[in-house]
Amino acid sequence: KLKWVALVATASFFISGAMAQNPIIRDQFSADPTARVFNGKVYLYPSHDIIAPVDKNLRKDWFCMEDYHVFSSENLTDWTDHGVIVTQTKVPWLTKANYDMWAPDCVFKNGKYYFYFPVGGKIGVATADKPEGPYTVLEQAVKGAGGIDPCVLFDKEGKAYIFTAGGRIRVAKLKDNLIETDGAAQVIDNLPTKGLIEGPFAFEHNGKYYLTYPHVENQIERLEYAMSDSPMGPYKFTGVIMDESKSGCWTNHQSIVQYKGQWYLFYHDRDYSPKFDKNRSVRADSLFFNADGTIRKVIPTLR
Ligand code: FUB
Repeated sequence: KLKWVALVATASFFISGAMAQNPIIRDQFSADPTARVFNGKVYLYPSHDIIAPVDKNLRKDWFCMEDYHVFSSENLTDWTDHGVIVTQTKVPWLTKANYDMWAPDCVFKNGKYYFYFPVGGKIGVATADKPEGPYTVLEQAVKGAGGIDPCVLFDKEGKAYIFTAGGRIRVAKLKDNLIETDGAAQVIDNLPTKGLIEGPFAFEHNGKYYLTYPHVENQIERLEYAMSDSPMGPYKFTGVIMDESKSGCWTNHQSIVQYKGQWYLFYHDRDYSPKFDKNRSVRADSLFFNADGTIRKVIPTLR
């Protein structure tokens, strides 16, 4: 009888696990999710963690990423995987397979989708007519921008800015072609100078600009944000969006999007890889603003 009880308990755990909200991508590792709303759907552009191939002489204890998938959903529960949109072997200017295709972004302008991805210390761009592709990688990386984790923001007048990271967070105006900076990148001041190394995501809401970023003080990143009246700052630290993960996942990485009237935070943890935090999984949770425009802290939904 005891065996039967254990069997039923195990089965119901997996059934409820299968119905769980988080993680939202369940058949592969995924991280650094940038969610964008295009044509009435949410499109998710994460990075794609894999286990380092044994024959490539790569670090076993580090991030390993060779391509990007795009996913879409109309209800944030059922996600369609549109497959690989960009892979390191098809980047014309990349001289070597680095397996470092980190956090990407995608935006829409003048009938084209621009997919930005960091690899080999540069920011590549691929364009497509549809958000799910097919994408063509441009012959050149973005001129004037380097580093990792690009995020492109349009201001209220439609001017584009590119945020990147690499030690500090930087921002530069983009020319109308979206593939060259318009002036030099500037370091964003007034933010912590230690432990703020990656993952900027900026957006506009009710006339204010929000710059969100992971910040690590004690080994694990927590998600914070700063606000400004202008995309290039000055920004003022405003608060914490999500505390450090209790799972011990060192990184976190966020995007914030409004869909069908509700705001959401997309982020990641190591749900399917409890012993190795470089194989991560994307999650999503509702996010709420206070009346004064500040963001209420998001508590992760676990199952
Ligand atoms: O995924 C690799 C790196 O880890 C990203 O670029 C960072 O934001 C962090 O999540």
